[in-house]
Amino acid sequence: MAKTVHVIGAPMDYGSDRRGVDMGPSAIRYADLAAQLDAAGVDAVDTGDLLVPRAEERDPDGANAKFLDEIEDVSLRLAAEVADTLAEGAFPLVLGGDHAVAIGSLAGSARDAEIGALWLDAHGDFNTPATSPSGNVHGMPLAAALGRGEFADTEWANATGLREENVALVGLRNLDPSEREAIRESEMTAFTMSDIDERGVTSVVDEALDIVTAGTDGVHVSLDVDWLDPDEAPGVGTPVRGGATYREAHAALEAIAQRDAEEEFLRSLEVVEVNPILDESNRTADIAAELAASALGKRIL
Ligand code: B3U
Ligand code: MN
Ligand code: MN
Repeated sequence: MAKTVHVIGAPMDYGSDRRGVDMGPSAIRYADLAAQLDAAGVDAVDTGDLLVPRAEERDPDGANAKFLDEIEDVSLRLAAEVADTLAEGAFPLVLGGDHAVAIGSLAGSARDAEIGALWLDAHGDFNTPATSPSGNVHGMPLAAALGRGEFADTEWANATGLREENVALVGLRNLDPSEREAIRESEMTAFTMSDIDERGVTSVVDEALDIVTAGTDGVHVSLDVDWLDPDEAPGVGTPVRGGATYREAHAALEAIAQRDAEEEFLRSLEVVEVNPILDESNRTADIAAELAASALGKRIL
């Protein structure tokens, strides 16, 4: 039976310094996400966007974690939407928004299940308010979901059914010093771009999938489009050279879909950090829509 996919727009722009990522959901839809999902053979229902007050109307407050109250509000609503979607038997596809939306996606996906998380990103997103050099919460969602540092008592941000052992990061190439230490000391598994260079992306993703599926009920895949090389995906706030190529990215998401066809672990997916203001002719949104379809089973032949 075809999967029913609920597209959930989360136009949140509180987590980074460069405005524009709130237009990500529109740009991904404009890139004909609907046709891409159709080609993937899923039944897609667009549930629209969560209501997110404009950042300009709000006070960022704490320098260590900017807009945290606003992020709490959106995260609680997004988590409820994701959990309700799953309870209905549908599949949540969240469109960001900055990567802080993952706090809500993970909390919702992990509400009634033990889950693993596959994190495709140039960055570790494992800063805490104390270690963050920027105070930008899009650099903190994994730490928040796992209850690290100041997030230990932040119930709204903690993904109850997610354990570090079931988190795999793939494609890292930009870490802050204390974030790097925290990742090394954690129970998470991190694969850098060097691992992809040495072993090939499908081998790395396959091992990552072993980790995120081990003993879990399902997997959340979080795709930050800055995982790709900025030549492929220039529309991002914090580009880092040396990322995944167009083909590597498709190969990775196709590998996920291929294994999911047999093992049925894929529980939720998000595509985040598309910034149309910084993009060239919507190409980053085009890739985001294509990659979502690849993850959901679109095939060339
Ligand atoms: N690690 C840096 C930069 C960063 C993290 N995530 C993105 N950029 N997109 C920080 O601000 O935490
Ligand atoms: Mn990220
Ligand atoms: Mn990133």
